[in-house]
Amino acid sequence: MQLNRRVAFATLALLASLNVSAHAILTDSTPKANGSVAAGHVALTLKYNSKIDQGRSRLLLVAADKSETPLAITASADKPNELDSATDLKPGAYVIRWQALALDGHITRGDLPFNVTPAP
Ligand SMILES: [Cu+2]
Repeated sequence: MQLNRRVAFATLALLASLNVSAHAILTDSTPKANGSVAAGHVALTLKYNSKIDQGRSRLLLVAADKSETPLAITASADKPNELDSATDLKPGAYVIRWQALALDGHITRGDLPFNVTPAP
C-alpha cells in the first residue's frame, strides 16, 4: 500500500512537470506586444515554447471599434511552434486575441496589443 501511494505520487509529479513544459506559452511575436508596425500588408507571427496544433488554434483581430475579424492561420510544418498569418491593416490600435492548442491538449489564450502607424 505504502509503495503504491509512492508510485502514484511520483506519477502525478511527473505528469505535472510534463504539463508545465508542454503548455503553449507565447515567447515572441511580430509585431511585439505594444509595438508598432507600418500600415499595409502586415505579416503576423506568434512564437510559442512548444509545438502548436495550427489547425485547431485561433487568431482573432480586434480593432479599436471592437470589431472582430478571424485571421486565417498559415500552417507550416517547418515552423511547428508558430502561428502565422498576414492581413491588410490601416493605422490604429489593434489586439490579436490568440488561442493556442498545444499538443498536450491544453489551450492557452492571450491578447497581443499593437499599433499600426501610417505608412511612410
Ligand atoms: Cu499543457
